Amino acid sequence: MLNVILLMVTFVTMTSADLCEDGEADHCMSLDSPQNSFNQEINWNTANTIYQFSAKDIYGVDIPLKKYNGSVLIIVNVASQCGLTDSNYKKLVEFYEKYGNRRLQILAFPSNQFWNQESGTSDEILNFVKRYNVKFDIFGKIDVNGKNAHPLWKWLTTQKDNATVDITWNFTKFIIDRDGKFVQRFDPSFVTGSDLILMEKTLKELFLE
Ligand SMILES: *[C@@H]1O[C@H](CO)[C@@H](O)[C@H](O)[C@H]1NC(C)=O
Ligand SMILES: *[C@@H]1O[C@H](CO)[C@@H](O)[C@H](O)[C@H]1NC(C)=O
Ligand SMILES: CC(=O)N[C@H]1CO[C@H](CO)[C@@H](O)[C@@H]1O
Repeated sequence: MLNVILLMVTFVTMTSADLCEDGEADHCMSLDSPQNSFNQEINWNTANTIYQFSAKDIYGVDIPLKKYNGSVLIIVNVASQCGLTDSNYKKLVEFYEKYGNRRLQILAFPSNQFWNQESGTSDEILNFVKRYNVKFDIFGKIDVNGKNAHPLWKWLTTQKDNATVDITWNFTKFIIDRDGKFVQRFDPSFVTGSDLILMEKTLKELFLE
């Protein structure tokens, strides 16, 4: 009996040692050098840039965000049935038309966490944004707050204050520079739309650099 156990232990040890010798298997990297292996579900908080993340687009295709390398980004949580919807979509479309040829990209993430204001299916969301002639990228519906939040959003919401500050409402905007680093966060301003004015000021600075 003891022999059998010893044999099994030896076998398991040898197997993992063997597998690790090539140094390429994923499990080796994570055993030997956890700091070198990024998995957004586990250690999202160690990311240096948004390029380390991936997210599903509205068609369900997994998009590695490094495809946005070199562009200035606005990442925003959107909702179809909110008091802010109209002004924000119009402004985002305007920004995209104005700065798109200078490599502004907009990543819109529908979220249903605020009073069920984005309850539609992917098709309904796509159909809805047609009225604004949206040409920027729409992602799949996600949570932005809490333990089920998308890892990208877990990371984004810690960037301003080095601690999680929950998204307060629909249309919170994050500006990312051409190196994938966080620049600024704009929480929506319900009365004046001042967040949009301040955001354009920041965008201009980034494009004039
Ligand atoms: C982004 O692009 C730059 C320049 O082309 C390159 O040096 C860098 O490695 C890229 N970053 C990522 C995360 O792919
Ligand atoms: C951010 O918070 C972590 C953990 O609380 C701390 O170790 C780190 O030094 C902080 N970084 C900055 C830039 O304040
Ligand atoms: C309720 C609604 O349709 N949208 C809301 C988005 O957030 C603000 C803040 O609560 C509301 O005032 C908007 O009306």
